[in-house]
Amino acid sequence: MIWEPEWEELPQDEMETLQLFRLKRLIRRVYERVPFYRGKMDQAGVRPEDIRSLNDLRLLPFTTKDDLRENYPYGLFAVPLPEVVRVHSSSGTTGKPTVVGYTKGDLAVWSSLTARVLAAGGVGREDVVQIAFGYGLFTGGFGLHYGAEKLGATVIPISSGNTRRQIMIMRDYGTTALVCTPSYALYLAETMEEMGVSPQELRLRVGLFGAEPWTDQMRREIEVRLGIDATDNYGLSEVMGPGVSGECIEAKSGLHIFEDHFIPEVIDPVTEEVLPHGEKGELVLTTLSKEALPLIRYRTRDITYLYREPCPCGRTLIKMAKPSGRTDDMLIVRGVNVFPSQVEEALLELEGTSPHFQLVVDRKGCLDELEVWVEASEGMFFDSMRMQKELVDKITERLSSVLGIGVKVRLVEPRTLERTEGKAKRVVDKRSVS
Ligand code: DLL
Repeated sequence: MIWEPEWEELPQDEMETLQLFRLKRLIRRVYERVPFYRGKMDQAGVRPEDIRSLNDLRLLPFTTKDDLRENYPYGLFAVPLPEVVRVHSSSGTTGKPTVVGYTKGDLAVWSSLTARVLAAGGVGREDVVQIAFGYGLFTGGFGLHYGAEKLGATVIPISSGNTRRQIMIMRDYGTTALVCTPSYALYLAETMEEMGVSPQELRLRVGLFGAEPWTDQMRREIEVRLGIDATDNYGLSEVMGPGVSGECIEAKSGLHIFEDHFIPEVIDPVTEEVLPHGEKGELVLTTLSKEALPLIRYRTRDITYLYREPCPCGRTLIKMAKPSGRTDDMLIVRGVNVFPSQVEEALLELEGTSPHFQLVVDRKGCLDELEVWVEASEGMFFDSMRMQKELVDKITERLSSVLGIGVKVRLVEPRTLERTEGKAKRVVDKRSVS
């Protein structure tokens, strides 16, 4: 189902007209109201009236996470605090957190956009939606909650954690749609198996997963183990939270970006040059309708590419490829770029391993060493030493060829790597600690 066909099916030329109108309005607004943006535009020698076409967006300076941090907590807000009715915050695992604000109008738009995401992923008013994202400062729980209510679905706001209870509730309340991170979905599948609950005992039909990168291989694994159709959805707290883009269940290939509210660009993260569609780089987003915290050319650090293609679902919206990682997730090991998603993809193609893994980088002397910890599957772990050694050799060979550097593989017992109820931690970089 398409939740807002009048926007999601808008012909491209009409969409561009709308975007330009909103962009001009946005730039005038931030120039008048946010000293930070006025300062940056003055410095770059750009005035609001210089924005005459969508291409003129390129004249404007980028905004970064550091800009948000330096203006912590409310410095970039474009409305007085009494107009802000909600705040959320990013986790702040690295440095100061960033605070985001929403006016009543922002919340209304946000729920429409998460309703679009849910509808695209196959959810309707007859569904029972279990939201296993954290509720709180994290945007996942509340963001998708209001969208699901707007759709008219029955919402179970269970939040994250207490995995066995999640499964009991899923079974007893007749959950048909699961909303959480893909790694938590896998953890739920594993716990179900432990509890002897089979997917046939559940009414689960679809899963909408996001908030962290996951590969198509991982999608297939989750779909088989939970007996569902799984779609991806993307967002980030600074820009809004979930509701920036989402996959449709018809195609399950690429995430439709809600272009009436966001202008996407992809840039080369080093030269900052805007790249043509189809080329991979860093996603940059401009918010077109946000009132409390508008962002101009926000550098997301997420790696993807943009493309337009006719989609069987009927949406005309541009698509972004499944984000493959973050520029700051990328490990540089002996000069070679390594992404956790490459490891995930390779492991899921090999038999005898599970999709639970961690990359551990350390520096021995002056040489970086990459160790990949991989959980053996149950069956494999109890096999003979010889079989295990063969598996380690096979993984080592595959990873070394995929990554282009030598790696050391450590096979660990099933269920020993830490499970997460939120975002999985794929990388332990011991080099930065020393
Ligand atoms: O994770 C918002 C969200 C909640 C999105 C629930 C989808 C569902 P943050 O905690 O600010 O917000 O983290 C944002 O998570 O910049 C990406 O690096 C990553 N991310 C989010 N969705 C995806 C996805 C929420 N579908 C950061 N694929 C983003 C890959 C994702 N990475």
